[in-house]
Amino acid sequence: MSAPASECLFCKIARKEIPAAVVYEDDTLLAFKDIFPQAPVHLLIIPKVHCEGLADMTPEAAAAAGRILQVSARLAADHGIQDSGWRLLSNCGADAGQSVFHLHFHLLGGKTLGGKLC
Ligand code: D5M
Repeated sequence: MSAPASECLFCKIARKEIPAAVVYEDDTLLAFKDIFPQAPVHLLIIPKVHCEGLADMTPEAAAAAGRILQVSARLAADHGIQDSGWRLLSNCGADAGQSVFHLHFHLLGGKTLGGKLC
């Protein structure tokens, strides 16, 4: 069972109730630095609307996810990794490693990333 939006960690970050190192914001999205970076560039990109994850997509969340796909290349360029390879991924479910149940995409780069998917 995920937290309601009122208690959701990433909703609190989106509402600015909890500080985060925000690198991009628009009406529907927020991007901020991961607190436990796994690469020199490790950003999280979230829709502002609450959605548990990829298995829980509302039309509004799906629209925001489409926008995330667009914005990710710009964020990669802003962080100087557009030409060195980067990865965008979203873990869906605890068994896949999801620990925060608000849809988010990890944008990773700045080092050679492992080639294996699992
Ligand atoms: O990814 C959840 C990610 O969220 C994980 O890499 C740590 C990060 N995290 C957790 N709390 C914070 C705060 N407060 N700021 C920034 N980043 C945070 P998952 O795919 O769900 O495991």
